Amino acid sequence: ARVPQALVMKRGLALIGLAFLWLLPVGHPQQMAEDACSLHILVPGLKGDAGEKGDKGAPGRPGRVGPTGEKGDMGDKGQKGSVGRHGKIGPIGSKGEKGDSGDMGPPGPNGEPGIPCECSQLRKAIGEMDNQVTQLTTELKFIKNAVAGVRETDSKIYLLVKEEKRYVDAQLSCQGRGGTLGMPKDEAANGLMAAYIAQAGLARVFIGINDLEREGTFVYSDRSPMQTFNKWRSGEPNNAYDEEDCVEMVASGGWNDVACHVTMHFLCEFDKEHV
Ligand SMILES: [Ca+2]
Ligand SMILES: [Ca+2]
Repeated sequence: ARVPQALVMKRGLALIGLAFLWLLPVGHPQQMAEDACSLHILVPGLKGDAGEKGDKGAPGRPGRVGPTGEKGDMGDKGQKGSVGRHGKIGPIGSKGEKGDSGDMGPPGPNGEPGIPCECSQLRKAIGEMDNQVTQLTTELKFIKNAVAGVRETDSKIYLLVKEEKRYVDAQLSCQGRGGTLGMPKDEAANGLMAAYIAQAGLARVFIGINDLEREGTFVYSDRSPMQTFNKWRSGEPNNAYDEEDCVEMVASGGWNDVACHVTMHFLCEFDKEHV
């Protein structure tokens, strides 16, 4: 390499300056130190004092991952966790058995008033049916009596009614059937009626004779006057207690005036022409 001539000259001058330094007397230490420092690059000096501690360096790079460690001992059991969320709804179960009946509840409120029915026609019909039932019942009794046995002559039919009635009601009952209370107007009729009563086992029955209109003047229930024929028992009619205006026939066929308000069986008679 080619060394520039100026640099060579500088080196030459430096070496000359160094030679002079050796020759200079000691007494200018300060000037010597400066000069010595400028010569350090060429000649190693004494080891200096330790420098101050430097600043902390930057962190180094992470090291490599170490090998897997051995399994450690089991730790203590942890605390119980909090309640988890509700799970999904499960499928519907089978139907259970029927439970016992509960106690009876309080009575409910009253219902609204009903619509008034127009029952007058119905009530009238029911009333008429009631009357028909009553009439049929009466007629049935009459038929039962008839089946039990009537007595008849060429012109009349006699019927013993085994219902206890007052004289007036007995007469009405016979009239309701188209007849009247029995009127014995001769020996034959009186005998037949007496036999009928006796065979029925009765002691006495009302017959169609009274003195209701005029005391002591007896007439038949058809208002026909008493003729010579009579069957008054001994001592009768006596109008006992001043109240005997009706007449009964006893089983022997005799007559006796009695009070009209007493009740007993009775004997009806019917004209065959009107039956
Ligand atoms: Ca009398
Ligand atoms: Ca009497």
